[in-house]
Amino acid sequence: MTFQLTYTTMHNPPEELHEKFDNALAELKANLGREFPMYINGEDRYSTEKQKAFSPINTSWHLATYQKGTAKDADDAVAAAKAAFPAWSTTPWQERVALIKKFAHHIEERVFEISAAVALEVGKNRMEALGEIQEAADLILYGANLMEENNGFTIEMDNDPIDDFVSTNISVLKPYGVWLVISPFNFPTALAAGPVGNALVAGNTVVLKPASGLSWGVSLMIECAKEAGLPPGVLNLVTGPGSTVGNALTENSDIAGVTFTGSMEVGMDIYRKFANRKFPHPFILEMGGKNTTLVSKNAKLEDAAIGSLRSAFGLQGQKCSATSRIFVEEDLYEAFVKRMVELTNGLKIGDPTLQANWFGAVINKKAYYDFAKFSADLKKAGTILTGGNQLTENGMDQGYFCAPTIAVDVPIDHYLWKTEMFLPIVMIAPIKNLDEGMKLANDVDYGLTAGFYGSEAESEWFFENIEAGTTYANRPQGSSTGAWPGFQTFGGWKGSGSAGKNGGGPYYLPLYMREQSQTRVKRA
Ligand code: UN1
Repeated sequence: MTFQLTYTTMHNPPEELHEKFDNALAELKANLGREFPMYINGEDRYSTEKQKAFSPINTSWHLATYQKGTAKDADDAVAAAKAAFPAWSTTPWQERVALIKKFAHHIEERVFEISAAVALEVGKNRMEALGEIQEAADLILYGANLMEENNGFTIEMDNDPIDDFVSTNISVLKPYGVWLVISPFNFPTALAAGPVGNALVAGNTVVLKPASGLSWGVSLMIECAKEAGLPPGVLNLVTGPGSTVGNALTENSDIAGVTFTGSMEVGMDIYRKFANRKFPHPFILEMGGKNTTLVSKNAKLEDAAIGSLRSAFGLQGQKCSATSRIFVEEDLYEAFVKRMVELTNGLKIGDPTLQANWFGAVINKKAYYDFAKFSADLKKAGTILTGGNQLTENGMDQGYFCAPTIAVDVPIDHYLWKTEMFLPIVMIAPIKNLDEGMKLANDVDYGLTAGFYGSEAESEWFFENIEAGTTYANRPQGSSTGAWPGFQTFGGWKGSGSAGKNGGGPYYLPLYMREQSQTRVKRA
């Protein structure tokens, strides 16, 4: 297949892709309910307590059964990773890169199977799911290639001039030790694979803790790591609730570094606890967003509306990159809102694993009820032009389906202008001029993604002034979503992230390493 799958090409895939996905989906659906073990020290680990996973598309579909790990499992995983670190970190980086690339290629080979699993488990549409699994492989490969391009990050420095001596100086980047990766529900495989792949390429060993009850994708990913022949203890998987397994992991003093992807509330809580250790440790936080799309009166209306629609409602608004606020210059406001409502009313909603449907289910009961509460609050404060209700027709009452929702006329000091909802709800407001819109866009604790539609000169002004880590101008494929490793780097400013360097970009891999300056002196 010559088609290169990304989040921007996924809107127009070849038919062959659908056939392969349908076959993989049919096979999985005929064999639902598989039990997946944890993976510790190169061995499958089963616990006495289990956790059953059901689909948000239809809660009677028992998808898989996972282990409800314990604090002991967590500690065993860290001990295994610690024991594996000396050999892995001193394995020549070329060998590590070769193994990790093999790992990524195994994921690619199973892209249809893993994406069908993720579509069923998260309730995302097939193209989003296929995109995610291809992205998982690409995020790993990007890190591996970067290691090669930088020759393992050994850099010759200038040699200081000392009479009668020759001083040879190099800078070397080295891994830290056991790296903990805590991954989220919405991109359960890609947002595990990115940190895991980079941590491993760098020479760390890893303990992976996915979002509770959502381990199908990562369990299949672990199978790929096994097939690739990663040595025992190098990559470990522990599943179970954050309150037990998660806490045991973050409290384990042998954890040398952490990558957390999830909400700002949970992330900051772990980060604060981690700061109580004896000395500082690297902590990469990827948190939420309250992302703006800003529309100038000079925007191309159709591009702005289609791009905003995709980013507001793709994956049911459950992306940290989702657009949840749109500010439109007065002259274009009415036409923009009208077109957004038309497009939203035309969305195909239903079982998102089917080719026909674009818009699927929200993740769980809590999200379903949150949606009802936020909708009621918006109805009270302003006007809901479309949506605001949960959906029950055509079998949707079997899962967690909420209508894509557009709210207007909500006072600008309303709490939902600044609260991350993580749901298919977008708020739109008119602005007198772009300066006013920029002020509103930047006046939040978050700074993840942002989109702009307008003239080229205005776009430069937008890039200059917007406080966000991943930004786009005039992109109909998505106003604020759809970053792809190697094309767009992805990361947040302010409350959206701690690293100041983005995933899928040139500065990400070095976050997993610490520098050592080596000076060797000889008499001349
Ligand atoms: C997220 O939005 O939760 O840019 C993660 C995007 C994707 C996903 C990012 N790479 O939309």
